[in-house]
Amino acid sequence: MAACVSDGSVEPEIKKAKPSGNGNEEKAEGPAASERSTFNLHSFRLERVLRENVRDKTIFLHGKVGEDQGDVQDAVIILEKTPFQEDALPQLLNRNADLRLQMKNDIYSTHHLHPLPAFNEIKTTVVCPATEKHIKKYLQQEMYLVNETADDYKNITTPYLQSQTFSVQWLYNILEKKAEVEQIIHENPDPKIGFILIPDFKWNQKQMVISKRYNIPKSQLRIYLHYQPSYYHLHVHFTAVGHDAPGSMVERAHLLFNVIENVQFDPEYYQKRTLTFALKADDPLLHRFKEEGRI
Ligand code: G7M
Repeated sequence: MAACVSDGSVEPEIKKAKPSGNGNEEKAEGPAASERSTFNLHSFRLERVLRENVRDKTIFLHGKVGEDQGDVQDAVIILEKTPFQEDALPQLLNRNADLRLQMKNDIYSTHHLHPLPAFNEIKTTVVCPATEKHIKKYLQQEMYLVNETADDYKNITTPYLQSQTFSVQWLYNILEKKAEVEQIIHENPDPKIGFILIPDFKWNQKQMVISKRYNIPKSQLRIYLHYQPSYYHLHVHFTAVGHDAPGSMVERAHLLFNVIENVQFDPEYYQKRTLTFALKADDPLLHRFKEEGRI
C-alpha cells in the first residue's frame, strides 16, 4: 500500500474564541485533554539555530532534552508563524483588541497588535529523538546539482541507499492506523493498489485551498513524486498549483502524469535516463559522487 501526502486540502479545525458575557470580549478556550502535548518544551535546551527563513517565517532549532532526568536526547523543533484565517478576523479586530501605537505621521500610522493567544498560534513540529540525519536535513547549506546516470544509480546511489537507515516507521504507523488516524482524508483498502491520502505534517491545515476542499479541479492540482525523496516508500505529493509549495522545484518534483506516460512509453524509462537532483554540501551521497569523480 502506498501513502499519499496531500498538501493543505483538508478541513480547517479552527479553534474559535468563545464570546463571553457581553459578547464584546473574547476569551480563548483552553486545550482539550487530547490536545495537551506530552513534549516538555521547558526541558528543551537550545544548542543552535539550524536555519531561519524570514519569508516563510520559520525557524529550525536544534537542542537537547531530558538533561534533568539524565536521559539526554537530541531534538529538532520547527517553529512557523501561521497565516491569517479569514474567519478569525472579527476576533482579531475586536474593539477590545490590544493595539499599541508605534508611530504616527500625517495619515499614516503603524501599530503593534497583541492578539489573544488563540490567534497568535505558532505551528510547532518536534522531532525527538532526532538523529544526526534529521539535524543535517534541516541545516542551512549550499546546494549542488547532480546528474545521475543509470550507471551512477547502480554504482553510487543504490549502495549508498542500502547502507542507510532513515526510519519510515512514521509512515507504517499511518498505513497501519497507529497514528494520524483522524487526519485521513481518503483511503482505498485494496491490497494491491490501495493507498491512504493524508495531509503532509508540514502543512498548516488552516489555510490555502481548504474551503474548496472537495472542489479543486484536477487542472489546479500539482501531483508529483520527489526524486530524491526524503523517505523511500512510494508516496505522491498533491499541492494547489497556485501555491508556491516547498519541494515543487524542477530539480526535485516529477509530475505524476509525466512519470506515468514515460513508463507507458518505455517501462525501463527511469532505469535508463539521467536524473538531476540537488544535494546539500554535506550530504554523504554528494561526497560519494565526488569520490567517483562525477562532480
Ligand atoms: O518526497 P519526500 O520523501 O521528501 O516527502 C516526504 C514528506 O512526508 C515530506 O513532505 C514530509 O513533510 C512528510 N512527512 C514526514 N514525516 C516524518 C511525516 C509524518 O510523521 N506525518 C506526515 N503526515 N507527514 C510526514
